[in-house]
Amino acid sequence: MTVRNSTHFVANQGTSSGIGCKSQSVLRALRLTILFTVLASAPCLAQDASIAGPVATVSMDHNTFIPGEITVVPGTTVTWVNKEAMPHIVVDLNKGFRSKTLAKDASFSFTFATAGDYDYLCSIHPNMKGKVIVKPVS
Ligand SMILES: [Cu+2]
Repeated sequence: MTVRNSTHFVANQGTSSGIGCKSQSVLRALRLTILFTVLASAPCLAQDASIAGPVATVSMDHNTFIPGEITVVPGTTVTWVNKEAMPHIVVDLNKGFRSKTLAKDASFSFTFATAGDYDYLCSIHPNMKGKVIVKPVS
């Protein structure tokens, strides 16, 4: 009995201010739409940034990065592979990434989330230089 009375009271309040009630429900619907949009797009963004993003490979051979310069889109994972017996260490000049000493067939990967130019070298052979250009598709 008490529950039914209180329900009735709330309903009466709603009808007494009809316009206010309507705009409130529109607001609520908008809020829900925004929430669903955020929820729906979040997993996609996470996938693009890491797992399902594009990939590129740079080889190390004859004390050279091959190709010496690559252009990729943001979110690309670049993998450096050492193809020769000479050890190499991939080091970003701006300290964004750094590999361990890479023996023959060892590899190192880094995902470039942010657009920009990334100059790097081999810290064992400073003349061995490379560049990754991260550029959104225009
Ligand atoms: Cu080297």
